[in-house]
Amino acid sequence: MRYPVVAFLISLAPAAFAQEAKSPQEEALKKLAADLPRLMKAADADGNGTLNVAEFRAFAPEVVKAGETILNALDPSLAKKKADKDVKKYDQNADGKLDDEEKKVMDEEARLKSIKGFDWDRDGKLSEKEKTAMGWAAEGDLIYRHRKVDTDANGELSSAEIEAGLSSISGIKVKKAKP
Ligand SMILES: [Ca+2]
Ligand SMILES: [Ca+2]
Ligand SMILES: [Ca+2]
Repeated sequence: MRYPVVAFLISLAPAAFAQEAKSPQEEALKKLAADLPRLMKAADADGNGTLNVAEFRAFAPEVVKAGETILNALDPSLAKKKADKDVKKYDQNADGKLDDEEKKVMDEEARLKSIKGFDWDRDGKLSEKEKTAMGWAAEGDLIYRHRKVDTDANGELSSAEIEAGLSSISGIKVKKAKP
């Protein structure tokens, strides 16, 4: 058993309480797991039932997107919290919302952040060489993430491996419940 203490405590609690104690992240992962057959089928281009690196490239962002949708439906306050944070940071004239000019500043900052580390001459754009380097890094990252989930290292992700690695693929982190 992975969490013997937690399992013991839950066994002591009435069923209704255990239900309530579930975090939205936990609940979202459960719903996402139920949606996996559909997501896997959509990404499994060669139809062999498992995902190679190329198939995982299409699959991973879809899982992240589906996870976000489920999580936001379960707890709309999460999306609101993020939006509030953006307003707080970029609302120059303090009118409580972001106008087009302020949104532009926010988007530009996000763009520069996304190419940070590859914009070697720091001109705010990616040259062909810089773009190629960023592409290789992204490819390396993808292979690394695929390998991490591929626990039997056969180069293919089974549905069991994906389910076990769902938190890392989706980016939905479950905070351990405090007893
Ligand atoms: Ca496949
Ligand atoms: Ca550059
Ligand atoms: Ca495998």
